[in-house]
Amino acid sequence: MERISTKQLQEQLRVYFIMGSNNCEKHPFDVLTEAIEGGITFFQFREKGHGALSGAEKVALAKELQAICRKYSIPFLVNDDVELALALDADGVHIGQEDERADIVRRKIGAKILGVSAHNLDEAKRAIEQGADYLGVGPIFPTNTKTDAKEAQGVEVLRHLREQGITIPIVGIGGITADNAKEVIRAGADGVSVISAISLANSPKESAKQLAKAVDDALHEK
Ligand code: TZP
Ligand code: MG
Repeated sequence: MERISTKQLQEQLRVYFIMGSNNCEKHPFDVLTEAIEGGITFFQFREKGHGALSGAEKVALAKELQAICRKYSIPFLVNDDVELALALDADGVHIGQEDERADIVRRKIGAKILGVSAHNLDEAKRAIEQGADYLGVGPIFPTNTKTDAKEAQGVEVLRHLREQGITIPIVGIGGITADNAKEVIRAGADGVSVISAISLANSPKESAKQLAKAVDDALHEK
């Protein structure tokens, strides 16, 4: 297997949905199915925080969600848990700055997709040197979903990273909705990653559709 190309990853990262069971009011299987019907292009299983499943229950939910992704050819990534990603033969892993070092994770996962959260230029450069395929940058806007999130940085951080020569795919994260997604793309991101805008929407399908439209419209302006 070869590493994914930048171009293919840019395409796939347009509407990146992240979710775990505690982000949903409906069954996660239904939320993800609707999100896919609405047009998400990438998925991360992020089972963490208050009330998160663990052990066999976590594995069972991951398998269920992976199966839907496979059916619709949506990449399925696992947050933090490299061993789970390998056990399920997931498409990749996303790690934060407090997790295992990116170069160690890269060695463990071979050519699978590696996403790394970065908050500034130094973290972005290090992640790239250590083998990241894409960066998750944020929080861009205030968020209620991640209780230990840093302060919102606005879209300027994206513009700054691009101006400083960071060229690998980037997704913005944190407080992104269909109303502010265009700003994120215009500032230099290839896509938007969202949790609550889809997971808590009355209609995850409609919300995903609106996000996809906003992102695609903004990409076409480029
Ligand atoms: N990392 C930075 S902000 C955030 C994560 C995981 C939470 C994003 O959730 P939401 O609901 O899209 O603001
Ligand atoms: Mg993490």
